[in-house]
Amino acid sequence: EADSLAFVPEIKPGPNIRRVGTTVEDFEQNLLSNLYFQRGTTIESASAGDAYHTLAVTLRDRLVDRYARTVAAHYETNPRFVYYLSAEYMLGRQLNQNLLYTGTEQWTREIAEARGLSMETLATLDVEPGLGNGGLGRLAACLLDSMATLDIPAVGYGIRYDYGIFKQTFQNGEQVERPDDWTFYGNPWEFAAPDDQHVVGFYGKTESANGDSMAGPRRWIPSETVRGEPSHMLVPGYGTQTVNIVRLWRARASRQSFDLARFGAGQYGEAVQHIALSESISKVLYPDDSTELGRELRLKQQYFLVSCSLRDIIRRFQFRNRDWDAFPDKVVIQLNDTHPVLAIPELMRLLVDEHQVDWDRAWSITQRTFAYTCHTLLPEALETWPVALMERLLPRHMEIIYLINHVFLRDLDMRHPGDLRLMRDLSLIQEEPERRVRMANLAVVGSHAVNGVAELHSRLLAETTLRDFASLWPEKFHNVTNGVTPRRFVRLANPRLSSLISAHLGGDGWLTDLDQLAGLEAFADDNAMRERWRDVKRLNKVDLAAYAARTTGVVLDPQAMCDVMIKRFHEYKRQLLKVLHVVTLYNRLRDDPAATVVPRTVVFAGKAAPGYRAAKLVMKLVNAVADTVNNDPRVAGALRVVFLPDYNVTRAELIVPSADLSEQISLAGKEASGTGNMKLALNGAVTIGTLDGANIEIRDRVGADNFFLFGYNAEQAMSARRSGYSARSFYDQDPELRAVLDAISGGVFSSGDRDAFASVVDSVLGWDEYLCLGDYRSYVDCQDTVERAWQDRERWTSMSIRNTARSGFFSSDRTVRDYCRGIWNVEPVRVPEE
Ligand code: 4GP
Repeated sequence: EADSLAFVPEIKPGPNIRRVGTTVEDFEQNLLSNLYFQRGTTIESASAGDAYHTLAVTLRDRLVDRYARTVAAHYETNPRFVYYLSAEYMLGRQLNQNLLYTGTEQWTREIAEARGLSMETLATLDVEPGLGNGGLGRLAACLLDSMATLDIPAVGYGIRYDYGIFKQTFQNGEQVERPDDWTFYGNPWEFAAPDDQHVVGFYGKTESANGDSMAGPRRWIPSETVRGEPSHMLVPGYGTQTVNIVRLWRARASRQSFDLARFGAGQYGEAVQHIALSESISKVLYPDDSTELGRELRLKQQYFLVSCSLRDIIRRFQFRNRDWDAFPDKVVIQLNDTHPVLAIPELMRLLVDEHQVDWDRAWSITQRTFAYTCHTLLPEALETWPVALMERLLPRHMEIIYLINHVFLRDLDMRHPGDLRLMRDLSLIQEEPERRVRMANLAVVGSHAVNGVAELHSRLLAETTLRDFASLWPEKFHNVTNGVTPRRFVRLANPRLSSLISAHLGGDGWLTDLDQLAGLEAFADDNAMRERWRDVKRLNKVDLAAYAARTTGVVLDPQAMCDVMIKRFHEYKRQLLKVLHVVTLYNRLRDDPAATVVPRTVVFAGKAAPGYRAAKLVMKLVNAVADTVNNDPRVAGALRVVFLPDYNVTRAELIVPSADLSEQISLAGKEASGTGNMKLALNGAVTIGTLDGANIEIRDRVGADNFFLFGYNAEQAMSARRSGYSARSFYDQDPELRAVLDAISGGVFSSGDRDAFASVVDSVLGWDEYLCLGDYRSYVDCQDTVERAWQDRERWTSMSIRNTARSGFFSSDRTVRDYCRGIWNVEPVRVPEE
């Protein structure tokens, strides 16, 4: 089968045909015409779905106009491009974003409301593409937004999973995962590009093409192939003409796969079996990897993404360039964590085997092209793959990895003769207990830059996780502190606060220059401002309360302090520590209903990996505690706990604006950065947190007076463990803690069932991997300080304003500028208006 039908640019430069006009009448005309021609219906008979779909494609049309000009400008200038490779993108809903970015919000409201359609109805029809799991997926989406906004030529590559991250519901307090068929009603935001398909090979054998050298060229004869079909979604910049794309690959079986004879014989399942198998590659995000087959499928996904994307990058390079040595001048490929690291041997294979570039030259091109971002410190989170599986699935890549390793270890031996320990630790292959390929090592060896995502993280990477590499190549190691897009997480999520900010700063220039928020500092102690600031929070909390009542039946008090812990469930993030605090408050109230406590609403949200039993049990405990607390009349009015199911970008946009207190309580040294902490601080929540990840940088900027700090720092946490940490001693010495754990194990939250949470309590009293008990006293005391601070309303509001005013640094625009300067070396390209 032909590899690709398309050898021409998607859009050729030349005069643009403007389809869309500039007035509200033009816009309305475009809507009516799309309704008629695209949906085949008229305004009289349109359904809400027709209206939504039509609005979406009409907005998309406006962006296409800019996209065409962007492509033309890029074609003309032939700039260096950033290609961002990521297994995950948490894009969030597109409708409100694209209304804002095309400046058609007001028009749409008028047109829709005149016809009795509310914007809220339209918004609920807009399905969030949940093509990611957590932090690194949302970071990818924030970086795409900022790259477009800063006019950086960029393409994001990913997989178009049929089923994104599961939908979370609860049964008896336990997480139940349901499939997320996000495109059930179609996805109006994307363009299919079937002409740009690539064929991807798997398995098979290799043979020499020219001599016997592994350094090639060699021929790989795959025994299985699948087609990768791209579609793209537009990624508009805010306040600029640039529209970039994110290109997502979907697996398709070859055209001969349908077995007509079997179908004719009534074997309907067997007839489509081959199609189903091929297409399973892009079926679900992170398929269960508890079986051999599941692991193989994940590795197939990784290679599928990489193979399609590299072929596409090369195709794009060749529009305007011929000389391979120019490749690193025109292409920088950013690897978002280790999932796309196979791109390194794949580029070597393409250059050496398919384009006859000799090995050394290809290696120099490859190293200069790639850069790698690491998002973790947990050694167990650094991916490795069994050599046996790699040899079977990707035989040529395994040869290439061996050869890269051979040359690398030879050079290493020259620099550090006879240092076997070093060789063993840095080798791309782990020998014991099973031979495995270390993807992080491959990433570091094959890239010119490696970065962590917050200052502490980058330092700890260089001192611990990647220590030997950092001493070998100190110049490769960088820090780029994460950021978040203020367009989505302030302007769209919190329109009330945005108006208030713009009113005080004399415009909305802060949306693209977030340091301008510093101008709010002048109003931090201003009574009128504080009054309005509190009004915004209160109204946001009313909205949240309405949502919580509708979806969970729990009634929240908008006057209460809104204390939020929203993030993936993971033991290191310590949702358990938060539960221990909630139970502490509950016990105090039960013992003395008149105890003066600050009324509090504790909001939890987050998903746990389906196979992560310990995290799921903590989640069940949260639900059990919520149930008990919310049904106990003795604490009514003082304490409420709600777990909002199915946390995603949309839900974050609802919760973040109403938060007063932001829980960032991971064990120091475990959270790479966190980005929820930034979203919350920007929206005026005050943080209670440890010295972990980006919390440190947040505290440095907002000031120690506007941040509630507790707990071990990273060094103390490590040395506590080294010096014989005993969780039980805290239990023995602290009666309040003892009462909390006894209540949990005694069945207070499980209708007397003492077994329900026994393993949670046993594990925390035993090893307590994340030092929950060691940090308990300091955390609870710090929460008491929070309550005293809350009682001084004016002072609290000033703290809240200062959190916003001083968080401008955490814009992902700054993050992208840091990447541009420190790693990518790319220049913006302005796209002309006409
Ligand atoms: C996350 C980190 O856990 C989080 O601290 C960081 O803010 C985020 O990446 C973006 O850099 N890591 C993941 C992961 O999402 O899957 O390792």
